[in-house]
Amino acid sequence: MPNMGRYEEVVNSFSWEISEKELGYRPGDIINIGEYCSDRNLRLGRKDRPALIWEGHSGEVKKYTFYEMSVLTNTIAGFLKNLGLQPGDRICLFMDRIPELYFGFLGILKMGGIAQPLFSAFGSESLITRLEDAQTAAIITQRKHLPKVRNIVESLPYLKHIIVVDDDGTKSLREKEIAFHMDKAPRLEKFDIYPSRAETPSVLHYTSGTTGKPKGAQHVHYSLISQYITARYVLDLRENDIYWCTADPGWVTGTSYGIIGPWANGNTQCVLDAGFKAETWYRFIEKYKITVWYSAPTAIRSLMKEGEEAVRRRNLSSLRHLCSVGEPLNAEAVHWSKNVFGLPFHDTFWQTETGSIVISNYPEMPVKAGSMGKPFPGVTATVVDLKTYQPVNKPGVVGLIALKPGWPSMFRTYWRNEATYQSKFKNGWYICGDRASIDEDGYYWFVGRDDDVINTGGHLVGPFEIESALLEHPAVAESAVVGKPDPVNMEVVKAFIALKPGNSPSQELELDIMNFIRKKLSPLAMPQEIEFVDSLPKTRSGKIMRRVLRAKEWGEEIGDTSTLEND
Ligand code: 6R9
Repeated sequence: MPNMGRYEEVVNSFSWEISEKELGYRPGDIINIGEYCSDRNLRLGRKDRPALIWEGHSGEVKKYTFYEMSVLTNTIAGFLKNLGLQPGDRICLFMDRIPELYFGFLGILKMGGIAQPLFSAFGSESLITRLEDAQTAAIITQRKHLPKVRNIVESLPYLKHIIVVDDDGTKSLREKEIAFHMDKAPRLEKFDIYPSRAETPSVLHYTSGTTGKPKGAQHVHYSLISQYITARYVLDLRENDIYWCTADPGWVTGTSYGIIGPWANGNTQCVLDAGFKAETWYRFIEKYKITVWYSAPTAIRSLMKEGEEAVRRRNLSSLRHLCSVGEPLNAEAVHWSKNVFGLPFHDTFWQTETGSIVISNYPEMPVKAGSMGKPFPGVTATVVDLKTYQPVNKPGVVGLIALKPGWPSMFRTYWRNEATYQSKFKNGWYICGDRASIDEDGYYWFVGRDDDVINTGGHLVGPFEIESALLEHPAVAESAVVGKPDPVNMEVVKAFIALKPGNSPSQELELDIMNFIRKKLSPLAMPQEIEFVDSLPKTRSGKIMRRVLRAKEWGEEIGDTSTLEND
């Protein structure tokens, strides 16, 4: 029997107190996510259960029990504290998906720090934007990523420590740099965990918007109440599950459901630190007997491309429940998974800002393939009119997804950007920035984003950040960046570029510009296509009209441009 029971019944009887009670939390108590995910499991008799089973890209395997995890997260917390880092300091995790990343996250929370996870694929420019804004005090990284940090260290006055987790003495460390070996460091059996309360900041996740720099969505320790119960009800995690979340903790899915939710439930998590390959993924599921699997549409579409044969070669009968997040999950993908795994993928919808799943398909509820499902019990959701922000209250009418603030894991502000945070609220609703409609049965159907943000393979990329970086290329006069349809990644980045006088379009220049962005920002932000143009469509006030270029790519009507022209 699924944990949640029948949706209609749970919706009527649910309150967040259920989650608080299960976690033994009473309002006003100390609540520390680091403690709940590790030490609490020892008190519940899970000491010898594997907490983390990790496999690296060359096949090496590491396993840690909850007991070892508790000691190692203490060890990291103690090390950070001894360096003089203070509660409230932002500590960045800039690593591949190695065990130090997962335990480092919990170690930071245990000593009261604010964890700031960033993708290790980020280049110096992506890094500096986010570290500058957060005024980050320390960064935990690996030798291989150290050059990117060294590039920018001079410009980061707040950065006091660069902690290298795999220094082997071959690279002489510079000022501010310090080596730390998780497995060799003196183990701390006991650590005085920081007595955080519900509203104490916990995690700072950067997310891209249409304009301006990426914004830091700031979360608090109380988010645990949402993350724990959604992992139990939506992912249906049960005591002996072996769980695999394919997301990187640089993305919120990799922290809310790749660290906090499952470990607060005491589950064994498997992590594969290797790129996507269907054969490797199926082998991984078979080898570790994964029971619950949380992935993303792009990965599922890539698996579909590889065909059924690859599935049939493996015994995947351990799988019990499948979920997906990040982009619209096509009906076709749901039918395919039902056919080849005997289980449909359950679509879930949420955001960095919501901190946990807010709309979803549940184990006991019939899946309407292609729909995102229904609001999580305890979350009040609706679709509001695009202009008046009043609930549309009519099946099939497209509007904006809106949520009533108040669920525990909602972000509390954008870091040092309260004005933008406030601008997300209309008529008392938090506006997600996505368009959808609700059908007569209450199921939500995703339509598209309401802004210019590009969703490539489930990752949000801000056009503004790419356009700004493009301008730093010596040949680029101006540019506009939009999403272009892609069969696997849903969208990929396309750049329209007007060149400076004296430069002419060529394939070499195109490649040079692509690489320039890949190194500066990240492989995800790299344009997959560049179109050289003489000039870009603009509003009268000189704003580039990305909407016009985007519509062209998608073969859509350009729509009303008059307002834009008079802008
Ligand atoms: C968790 C996460 C949030 C944006 C969101 C929407 C898109 C997420 C979706 C989905 C269609 C789904 N999105 N889940 N679109 N169907 N099931 O993805 O956080 O990186 O902040 O992205 O992703 O556009 O607003 P984040």
